[in-house]
Amino acid sequence: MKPLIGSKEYFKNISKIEYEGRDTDNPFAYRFYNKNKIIAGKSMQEHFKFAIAYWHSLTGLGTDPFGSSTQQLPWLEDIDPYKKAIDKMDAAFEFITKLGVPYYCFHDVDLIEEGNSLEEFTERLNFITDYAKNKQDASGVRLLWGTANLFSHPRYMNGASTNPDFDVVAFAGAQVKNALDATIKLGGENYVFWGGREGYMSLLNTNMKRELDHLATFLCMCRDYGRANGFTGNFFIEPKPMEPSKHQYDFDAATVIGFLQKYDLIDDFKLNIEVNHATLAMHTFEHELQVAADHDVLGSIDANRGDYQNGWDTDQFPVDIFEITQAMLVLLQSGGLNGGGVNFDAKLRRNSTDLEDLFLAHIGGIDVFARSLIIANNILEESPYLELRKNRYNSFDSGAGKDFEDGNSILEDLFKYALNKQEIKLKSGKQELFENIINQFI
Ligand code: XLS
Ligand code: NI
Ligand code: NI
Repeated sequence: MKPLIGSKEYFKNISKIEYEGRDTDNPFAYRFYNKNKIIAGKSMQEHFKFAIAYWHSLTGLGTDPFGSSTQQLPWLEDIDPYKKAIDKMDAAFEFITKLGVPYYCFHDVDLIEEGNSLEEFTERLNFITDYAKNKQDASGVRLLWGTANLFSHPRYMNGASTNPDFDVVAFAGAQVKNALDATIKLGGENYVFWGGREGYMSLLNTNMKRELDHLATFLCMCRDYGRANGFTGNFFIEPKPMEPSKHQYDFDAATVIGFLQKYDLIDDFKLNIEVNHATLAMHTFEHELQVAADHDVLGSIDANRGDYQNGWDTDQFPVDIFEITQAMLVLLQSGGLNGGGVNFDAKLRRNSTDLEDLFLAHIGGIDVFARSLIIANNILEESPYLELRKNRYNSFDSGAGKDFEDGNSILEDLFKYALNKQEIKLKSGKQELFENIINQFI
């Protein structure tokens, strides 16, 4: 075991980010995120439970398929894996506390490199989670969720729990066991499964049914292990339709809900909805939130945005108030997130190379959510939005429509009713009016 090493300051020119209100000229201040401000009965901090994604913010280097790193991160310079992990964690906690967000999220390998064997990986994780525990205790920062990276290592090229080779499935199990142990040790409130390679590239070499059965068996085991070892939080599945696999089994919220129902996992698993994954699945963010909320499985959010002109997970920081306001309408009406929070699964652009850019990106994203929450709440409280939507359905509030909705009519009743109707009067959906209401309140 290496000794614990003291911290140095990485973001020297930046002090704690504070709320300064809408009119401030200070780029290092919140204009809308006032963590104690009460909106619809809860503080902003409680609504969002903002979290920093360790992988993007501490280990992202600006690489892309056409070029190497552009971002020099001083905490990644040491070649000793233990020292590097300590430096990274010092930088993480300095960043998180200066930003003033309450949570962080990690994959096992974000914390420390895995080394050359499972024994070494396990020992390294034990070491760094001891250090993390001290950091959490000293700062009050908490772990929103932990996860295992079951997609980067070459062993996972054909999948993790859905790999056709049991050796790989077993290693994936070992990795999840360690990641769950780490999450439990750090008081993690949730645990995430994102199945990046749980899918396939070609059906020609794939037994899809067998792979899906294996996925369910694996998730059951993980659930049982977690519960037996004191994990009382939520397990989340994060849907995404593609990338890196061509076909991913957790395609979208509806697909995952069907899977959870089929395999009787719906009581322990909820969903982590990511904006850019929703758009890759040809849905809107608010659609995915609504599907999850309607099935009581809206657990958490991975905040980011895609790009309108291309089709991959660009993981940009959120900027679109019109989009996030619509999402906040769903969030407020559904009663909020079940156990989760808003994790910035977003990265700087490759040419954003100053350390301070990390702050500016998060401040922008946090403010967009805060501002959109305020707007959405005003819409619900002050505009005719709810009434207008409700009125579209008022033919089901009485008479034959109500009988239908209550399940008290048969098909012949619809025939009789239709026969007596001389003509169907067209009723406008008023989409433009709804859109104008959103803009009116922005
Ligand atoms: C990738 C996913 C990933 C998960 C965590 O697209 O968003 O970052 O959130 O494994
Ligand atoms: Ni994500
Ligand atoms: Ni993603």
